[in-house]
Amino acid sequence: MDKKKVLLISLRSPFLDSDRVYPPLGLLYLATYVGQSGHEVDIEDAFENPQEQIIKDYSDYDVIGVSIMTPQKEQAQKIINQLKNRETDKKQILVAGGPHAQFYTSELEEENWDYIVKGDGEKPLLDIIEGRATERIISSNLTQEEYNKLPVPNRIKFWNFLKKYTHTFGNDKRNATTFLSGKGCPMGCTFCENARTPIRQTPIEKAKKEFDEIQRLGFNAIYIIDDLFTISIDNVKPFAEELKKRDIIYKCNGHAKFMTPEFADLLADTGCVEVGFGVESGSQKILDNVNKQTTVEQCYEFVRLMNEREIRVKSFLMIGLPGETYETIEKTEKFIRESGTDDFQLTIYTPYKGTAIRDNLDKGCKEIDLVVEKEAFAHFRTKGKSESVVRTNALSSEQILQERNRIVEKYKPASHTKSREDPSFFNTSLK
Ligand code: B12
Repeated sequence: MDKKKVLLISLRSPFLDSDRVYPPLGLLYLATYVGQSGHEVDIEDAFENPQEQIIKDYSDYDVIGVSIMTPQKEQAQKIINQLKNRETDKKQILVAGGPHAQFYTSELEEENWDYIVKGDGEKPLLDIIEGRATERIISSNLTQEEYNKLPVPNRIKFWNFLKKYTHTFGNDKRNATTFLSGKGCPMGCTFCENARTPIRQTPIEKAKKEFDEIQRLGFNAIYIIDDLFTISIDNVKPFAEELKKRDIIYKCNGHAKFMTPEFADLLADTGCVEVGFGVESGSQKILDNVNKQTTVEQCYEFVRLMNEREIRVKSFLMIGLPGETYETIEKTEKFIRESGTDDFQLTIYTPYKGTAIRDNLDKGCKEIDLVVEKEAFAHFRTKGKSESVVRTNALSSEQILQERNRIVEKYKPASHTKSREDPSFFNTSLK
């Protein structure tokens, strides 16, 4: 089998305060998997400076894959147009992947992509590279067994790319990176694209190898970015204990439905310094409207359990969900005022395709009290700004935006006011 030269492109997010905080783990997984079969893989930013318009000379590569989130679709179009219009000696294969490919497939079909990959990209990408792919659109979902067999993501090999991403947290401002304890989510929230997707958990033995590399690279703080981590105490225990043994502090995402005092003790005892959780709304009516399967009381209790143990809490809240009124927004504001949350992020619901709400609205469902006025972009922006693309029977999109800005102005949460620290020099033990 010919060894191919493969380029994986990461797109920039100039609408964020800094897009150099969390590394694109999806590309790291793909590069490690494809590299294992002997192909020469590079990961690069298409644009070193997000304002740049012209991509570099990539004529050397046989296959170019681009990872796309919906707010990055224009950048992806720029790339595909330039690559398709360039003269090269060989036929380059151009592949689109990532969440945008999964949910906005028909838009990408209109463009010049040779392949569009939906879901887990590891096997389809290798099939494309090695000439086995037969369809233009390929879907893939790894089983737990296949997920177990994936190689440990090789942060050291791709360090030149990954080292652009770092942040710090903890009282002693530790160098931090991200880690994935699993994929998928069993919950059925109707605003989320990732709802009811199969769960695959990272085996602890593989996690240990990842932690070895992460520590070798000089990190001693980890943000566990997936939605799954704190759903089951039995699953969390081995990870949490391993992190404690290594003196790695961590942040993770939590869920009010599954939090108990025992669970909170485990987090506190093993070095968890911050938990983010999706409260969504302080109104039970709204939580029921979006099938959150959580009560407002459970959310207050969650914050209380964390406060008691001095774990910082960041609440993720949204307004502009189906059925929103001034009264329901007041309940969300009450939560901000009274729950004791240390920080919050207040965004306006952005109905991406692939969410049950958006898909049902597109099918003409009249029972959902929401109107999408224009196509979705990003739900939070640089310098705490936002926009509203939705309205409800009670509130116009302008009123939703005004309410969102009023609350952010009034409570000035760290998430919307402090700009990200961007350490320009990063000490690593790896030379
Ligand atoms: C962590 C995370 C973030 C982090 C880090 C993002 C990053 N640098 O990777 C932060 C906080 C920065 C973030 C920001 C945003 N995010 Co986000 N994020 C996630 C989250 C929770 C996990 C992503 C992840 O790492 N998964 C694990 C890796 C291994 O999987 P993966 O990235 O999906 O990659 C696999 C496949 O997608 C595929 N693949 C990916 N790229 C490619 C490329 C090719 C060529 C191929 C073949 C395959 C392929 O193969 C990969 C390996 O299996 C997901 C939800 C979820 N559970 O997936 C949302 C999610 C991706 N985010 C989402 C959104 C909306 C945003 C924001 C727009 C929010 C905002 N500001 O308004 C921003 C946009 C940032 C941007 N870059 O444009 C949406 C995307 C929706 C969409 N249609 O694009 C998701 C799906 C959440 C949701 N349920 O709605 N996000």
